[in-house]
Amino acid sequence: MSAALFCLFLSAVGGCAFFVFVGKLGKNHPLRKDLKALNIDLRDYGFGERFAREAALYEDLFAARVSEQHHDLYRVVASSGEIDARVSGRFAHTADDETCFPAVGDWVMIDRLDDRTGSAIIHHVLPRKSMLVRQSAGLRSSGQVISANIDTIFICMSLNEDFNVRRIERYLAIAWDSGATPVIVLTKADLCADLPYRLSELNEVSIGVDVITCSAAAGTGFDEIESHIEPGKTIAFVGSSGVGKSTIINRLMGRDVLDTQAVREDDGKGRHTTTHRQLLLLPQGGIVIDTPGMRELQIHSANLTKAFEDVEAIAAQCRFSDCSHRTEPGCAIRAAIADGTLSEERFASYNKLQREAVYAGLSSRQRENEKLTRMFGGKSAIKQFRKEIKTKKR
Ligand SMILES: Nc1nc2c(ncn2[C@@H]2O[C@H](COP(=O)(O)OP(=O)(O)O)[C@@H](O)[C@H]2O)c(=O)[nH]1
Ligand SMILES: [Mg+2]
Ligand SMILES: [Zn+2]
Repeated sequence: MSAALFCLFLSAVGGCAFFVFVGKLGKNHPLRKDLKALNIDLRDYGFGERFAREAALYEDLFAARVSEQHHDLYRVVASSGEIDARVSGRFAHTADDETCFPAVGDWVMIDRLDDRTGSAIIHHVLPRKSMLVRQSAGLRSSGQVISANIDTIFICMSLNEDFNVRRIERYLAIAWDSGATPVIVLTKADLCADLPYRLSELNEVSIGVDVITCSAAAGTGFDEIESHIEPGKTIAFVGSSGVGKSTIINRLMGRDVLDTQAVREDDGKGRHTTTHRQLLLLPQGGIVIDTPGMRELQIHSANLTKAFEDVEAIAAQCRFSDCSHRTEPGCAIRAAIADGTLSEERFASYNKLQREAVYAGLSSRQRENEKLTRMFGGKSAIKQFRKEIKTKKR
């Protein structure tokens, strides 16, 4: 057989095998177009069924997860590896506001799997299942997304002087609003003289939330943290600077990937940590997102209904539905405070957070949904829109 004929034979066999494989995956399977470079399993990075279904709607594009952001330059994990990416001009022009832009943790649709001839172009951000939004400058600011698609948020607070129930309350309201499930992690248990007292203080605010006590110094609590982590799920640690977030992440990673800091008197401003990867794959499965924004979270929007279920349940008993809980007769809140069922402090912080939440009554999730509807007019319209883009490209 001549060499040319042999090559033809080989390619026919190869073509056949390729065809069979594609056939098995189904026409719209998201991996179908990634067949050329299957060295990263995106499912390890959290590419679950829901995102796969969304991604399948864009036939000529590839799914990738944002692993780092430096202004308008992104690093994304694609099936071919980690590559540079930027949003398309069209994307930038049609974006409603800052929150539309990709953030670390986002699943995006890119035009290539190789950045040797230039950054990949991001055409779409897949609908988020959760997002943490930070207040950004400007009065009517939409806020800035500091991370997206987190399943579990570990709210860290140290058990030393830093311990503050009101701060936990605030973090919980933000976490619930983000769409992720919060877990409270009390750190530095070795520095706490009266753990039972601290835990009892926490009882009132931590309804329906798991509370883990841990100490990196004593090596306790890590099994419990790990029990909340599973392959394909994304986690993040929030909390003040110095509470021990990086220490926990290093421990989970099994090596020192993040710098840890000595506790200092200041609030952490001006302290510069060396840049590091913002999306980490845990050896036991699971993904950690650690962006600079995870340090202090200011209230941008909060889910008070979820974080203050007890308060709202009591308020529902007030005689007047618009009760201001000040002087009205039949006020259940005042009664609950009087008989000790509700603490004055918890009610005060409920009021305070309500005033602070920038968009009264609108949580960030609601806003995200409204934006989608506004932009596309619902799911069927989104499909139509994608079809149009495809025809335009041809
Ligand atoms: N005593 C004690 N110190 C801890 C513990 N965990 C962390 N630290 C220390 O607290 C400091 C801040 O920790 P780090 O992980 O950098 O906090 P981060 O700013 O939240 O990332 C470091 O000096 C750690 O060694 C703990 O469980 N017990
Ligand atoms: Mg740190
Ligand atoms: Zn009332």
